[in-house]
Amino acid sequence: MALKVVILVGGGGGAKLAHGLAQILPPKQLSIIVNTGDDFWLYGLRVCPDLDTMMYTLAGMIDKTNGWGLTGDTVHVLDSLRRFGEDTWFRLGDQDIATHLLRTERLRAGERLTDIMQNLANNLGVDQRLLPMTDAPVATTLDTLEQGELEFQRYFVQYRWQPTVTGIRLAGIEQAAMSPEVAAAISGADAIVIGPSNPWLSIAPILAVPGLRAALVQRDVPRVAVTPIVAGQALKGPAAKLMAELKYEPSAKSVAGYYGSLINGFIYDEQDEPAPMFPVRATKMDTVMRSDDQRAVFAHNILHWIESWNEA
Ligand code: FO1
Repeated sequence: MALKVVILVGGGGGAKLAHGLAQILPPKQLSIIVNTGDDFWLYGLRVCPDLDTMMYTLAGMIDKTNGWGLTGDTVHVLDSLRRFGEDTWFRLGDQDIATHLLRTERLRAGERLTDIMQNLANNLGVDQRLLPMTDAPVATTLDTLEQGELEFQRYFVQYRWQPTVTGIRLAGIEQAAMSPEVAAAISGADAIVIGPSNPWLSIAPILAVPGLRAALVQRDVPRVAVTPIVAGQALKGPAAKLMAELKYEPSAKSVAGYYGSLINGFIYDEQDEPAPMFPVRATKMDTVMRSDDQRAVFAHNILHWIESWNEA
């Protein structure tokens, strides 16, 4: 597998496929561009959930029950905060706080998030290119019927993604730019994969970074999206509910239609049927990753399919 692969991810679903690719590709052949729209400040600490989920997953340290945070972590700091009457709605683990302390200190010292994450990841034995979509702060903000405007984590965690979403905005996106590392990963990619993450909450922020979508589209290489919707449902999280609220039919074909000309390949689940708006190259696979082995098998099947394009 001499392929240089770029995968765009956010949240747990995308992290699983990136982990599958990491099991079969040499580390420096895999660049992972991660959503940072979920990032926010908590008790003065910069929390970057999708970056940390990706880092911990690749390091084999992720809490597999939650799909985020560190396995075996404790919450003594949260318990102590509660003693002071705090509402500890966001479950920050004690060991996880070390990550936020170092990231926050280094950001305040003027370091780029890209450099900070590469250093933290390398210290955990992770050698893949773990790339924030931008080094600029961007905040996914949701307009909801019941609670008005909500910062992402308030929507996702505090209100458990139950509010009805009427709109999504990305505060700060106009000032954002691709890092040189993101631009280089895209220009050097032999294949680009859009992971099975929430298109609206995890992938759209990445595509909204000025110049990033254009950089992808101008690459004449496989640009394959993996459906996050199987038989009309999201495997986890708000994707199907959100699609209905944003007036999309919750289906794989709606996702393919949403990505449009960004992609020239689409992978849908064997439980679904092909649809007219699927790109010329679309194929069905078992897209549900129930184990680490299934992640590697799925990743292998995707790369094998992509390599078959060159022969065709
Ligand atoms: N998700 C939750 O639903 N509840 C939590 O208490 C929570 C804590 C948390 C702490 C660190 C971290 O990196 C992620 C955390 N997440 C939590 C997940 C987070 O909300 C992510 O944004 C989601 O995984 C969606 O990407």
